[in-house]
Amino acid sequence: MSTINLEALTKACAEARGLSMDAVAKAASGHLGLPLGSTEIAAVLFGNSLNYNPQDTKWLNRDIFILSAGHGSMLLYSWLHLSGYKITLEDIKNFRQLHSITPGHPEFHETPGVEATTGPLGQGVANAVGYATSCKMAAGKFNTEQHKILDQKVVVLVGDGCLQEGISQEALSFAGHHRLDNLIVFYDSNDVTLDAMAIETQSDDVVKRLEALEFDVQVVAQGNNILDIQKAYDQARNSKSGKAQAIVCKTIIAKGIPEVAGTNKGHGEAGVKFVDGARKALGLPEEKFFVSQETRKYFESHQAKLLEKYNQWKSLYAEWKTANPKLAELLESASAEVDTKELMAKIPEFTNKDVIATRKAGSDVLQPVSQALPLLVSGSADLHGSTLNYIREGRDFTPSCLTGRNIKFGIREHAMGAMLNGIAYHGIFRPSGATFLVFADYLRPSIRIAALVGLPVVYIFTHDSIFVGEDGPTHQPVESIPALRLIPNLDVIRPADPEETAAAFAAAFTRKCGPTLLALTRQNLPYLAVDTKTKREGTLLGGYILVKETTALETIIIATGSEVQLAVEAAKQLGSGVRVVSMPSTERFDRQSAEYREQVLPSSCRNRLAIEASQPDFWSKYVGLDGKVIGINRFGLSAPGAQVAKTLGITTDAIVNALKK
Ligand SMILES: Cc1ncc(C[n+]2csc(CCOP(=O)(O)OP(=O)(O)O)c2C)c(N)n1
Repeated sequence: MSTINLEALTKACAEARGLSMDAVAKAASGHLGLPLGSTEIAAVLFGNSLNYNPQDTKWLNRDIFILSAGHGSMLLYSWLHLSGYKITLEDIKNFRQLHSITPGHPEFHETPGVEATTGPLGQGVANAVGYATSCKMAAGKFNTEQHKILDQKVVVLVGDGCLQEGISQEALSFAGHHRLDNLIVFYDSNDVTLDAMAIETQSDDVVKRLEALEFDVQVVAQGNNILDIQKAYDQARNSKSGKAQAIVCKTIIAKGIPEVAGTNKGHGEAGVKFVDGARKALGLPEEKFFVSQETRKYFESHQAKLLEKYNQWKSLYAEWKTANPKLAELLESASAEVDTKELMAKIPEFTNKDVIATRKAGSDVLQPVSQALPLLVSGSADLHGSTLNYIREGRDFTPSCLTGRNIKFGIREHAMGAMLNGIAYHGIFRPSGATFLVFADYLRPSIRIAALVGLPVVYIFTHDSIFVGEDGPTHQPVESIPALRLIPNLDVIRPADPEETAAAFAAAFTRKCGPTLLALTRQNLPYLAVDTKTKREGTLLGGYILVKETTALETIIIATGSEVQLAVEAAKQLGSGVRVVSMPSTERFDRQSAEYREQVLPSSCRNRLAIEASQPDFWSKYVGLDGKVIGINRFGLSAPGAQVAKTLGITTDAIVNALKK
């Protein structure tokens, strides 16, 4: 077992407990149970085992710790504080207050040392699996025989809640199958959830479950015993079994407040009224937010040891860089901005003007894009054959091919979403994932977090409307696109033809400040007879004049994706005063200058119609009170796509008739 200063860490545990109690008491809100019950796990990790450098929080070879049970955020804040991260005692005193760096649940951009935004239970587990996947891919790509520059572990602390959520099953199943032996899952098994004792809602044998998922599992019966935890951690870290690792720690929730410890009363803030007595029993002085000089000294010397390792790694990295300048350039370019138009220029124009589906156009576009962006990876939830987002030269990511660029997520959409977030948090690879648009709700919570955090994830969602046809209403999205547009900071792009698709991919894969969702058709669409530059550059602007009126402007028809062709045809029938605006992305359009938006949609023209094969309400924003919207206010039908569209009124005739009235 690695050496350990038991006395110092025991003292630090008491003080960390004190910080959590004082912070939750001061805020009069928060969760005390987990920070008190898991503090010995954190002591082993932050006080003895993880490799990190608080001065360089993005150190490439750091171990990554994720608190999946994000409600226990004070655990993280107190140990990050003790470990020398830039979280001051003042920050801890401001726990949960406006603009503090110690928010209610851990937030990625807010706090140094926080590796993932967690709180929605189960997300962090799948984020960790995403990180572990990304670390494997990075090790496969950048390590050489001579220089192993990447050799890190991903450690995640989960509670009963995380493991009850279905996403954990999906993610851990992926981890077991892909032999992510760089992953260590700590299960804070305290037999308590929020409302009640866990026994009221679960009787699964988690050990057997994890073993069945191909994990090596250890049980620490005394989960608050530092030495026992350390022993299990060492065994997991040094295991050569090639399997992902799990440590089940039988802990006592709210340990340190006897009045509530071990019961669901200990989960939240109910223990606050007993903290004075609890602090005394822990040997803490009256002074609140207390950290002793001994503990400070311990962590100073621990940091010095960690710094030695860090500096050794720096030398290794320098040697590697000299020996592998091309690889180093690639690695160091990972976070660089890529110019959208430059990337778009690398996508050849579609010379064959035949009708093709935008998913097929996407497939053709992805090839040059993935060549231009060698760190782009593309996954699918067992639908590569339908979503067509396979990188042809990219091979599959497997335990024996870590450089594979196609990730087979299996039929695990929710884990895919949170794993894409994990890969994006890691910051080396540019992740994208695919499924049918109608299944977007399977990963909506993860999309929401990607948008909240501002992660550059790309979703390639195909089969985007009732035009899916014969698979019927279960597979025909009607509310998906409007519902996705409600998520702040998510760009939704629904291109109308191959050139718009080219621009959509260029926009998506160069956006750095948030996720982008590409909605692509299953069915063929005509190649719109407008020059490529107009379509591509117009798509980057979100909306543009596709067909300009040739006489005084009388009417504007706004359409997206597969309905643009209907708008173009209707305009022909309606006469010379009709303008067609293709609006692949309302979010991008809304970010343009008022002048540009006025140019495309002049306020003087109120005779407007929007058409989209989706729930229609969203479009009133663009057509106004005098305008009309053609959409679908019900679920679809099981029949060939054209028949469904005709029955539901998504046709050229419907546009013409509506505007003639
Ligand atoms: C998806 C989701 N559902 C519900 C909650 C609300 N919630 C927060 S903590 C918690 C109980 C979690 O129990 P456990 O993981 O055992 O944590 P512990 O009681 O050990 O702190 C619940 C239901 C949440 N944060 N996320």
